[in-house]
Amino acid sequence: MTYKRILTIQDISCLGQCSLTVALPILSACGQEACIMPSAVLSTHTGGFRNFTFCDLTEEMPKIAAHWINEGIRFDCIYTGYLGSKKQIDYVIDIFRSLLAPGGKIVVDPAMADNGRLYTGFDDAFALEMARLCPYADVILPNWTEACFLTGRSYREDYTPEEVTGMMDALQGLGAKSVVITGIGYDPAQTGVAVRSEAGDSYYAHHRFESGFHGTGDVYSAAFVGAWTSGKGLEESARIAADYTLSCIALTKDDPNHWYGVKFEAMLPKLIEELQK
Ligand code: PXL
Repeated sequence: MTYKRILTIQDISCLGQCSLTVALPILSACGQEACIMPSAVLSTHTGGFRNFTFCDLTEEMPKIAAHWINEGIRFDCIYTGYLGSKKQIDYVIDIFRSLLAPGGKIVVDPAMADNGRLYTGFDDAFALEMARLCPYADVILPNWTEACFLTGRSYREDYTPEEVTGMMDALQGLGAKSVVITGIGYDPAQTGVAVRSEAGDSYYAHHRFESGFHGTGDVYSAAFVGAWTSGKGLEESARIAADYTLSCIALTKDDPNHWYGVKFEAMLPKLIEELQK
């Protein structure tokens, strides 16, 4: 297994099992060096909580990057998640240009929407800003809602495999080399991940749980990046991340007190086992 230096740029939601509080442990468990650039510190994520605190760290981002550039640091992979503003996206593009090692990979999770709606605080214009990261991305990891917002298409829950193929074309049209769309289902009992890579298109169907959980997109992305940087193929990484995320939901779903995120920690040994196969 290779040891990669990964930079992940997202917020810290201090409580809520999303963004950096899941990316860091999951990447570490996958055996990779996880470096972080926090874009903001919030008391909780914005889904389902009210009166959360928010400390914007936008202006720290170029300062942190400048220090690393001076130190000659470069990253084998830069992986972005939840970002808060156009300014942060500009800074992230600068970071892609200056801090990626030769041959390094960029993974963009446009974490901004789910179930047909943008997260609190975002609008259509921000979604189009997020799309500006696509030309740099080796892989983008939107859910179906995010795919619709990125491409400026209206959201519909019922879609055909042909429409998913059309969406893949549109997302590649934005500049992404490969695309993994999560939450793609064609019957009520199932959902899955649709993959477009150099190898062509594929689809991995899996069980659909009734209720969605906050932060599962972030768990998925971190597990995907962990698997992919560990040398698994793109399709296999997409499947491993789906199975892992599902196992975390299964462990959490019957606990009404744990509505704000998934218990991803106890399933880490299962993820590590998958990577060792
Ligand atoms: O899970 C995505 C996410 C990350 N960070 C913050 C969020 C959300 C989703 O709501 O609010 C701050």
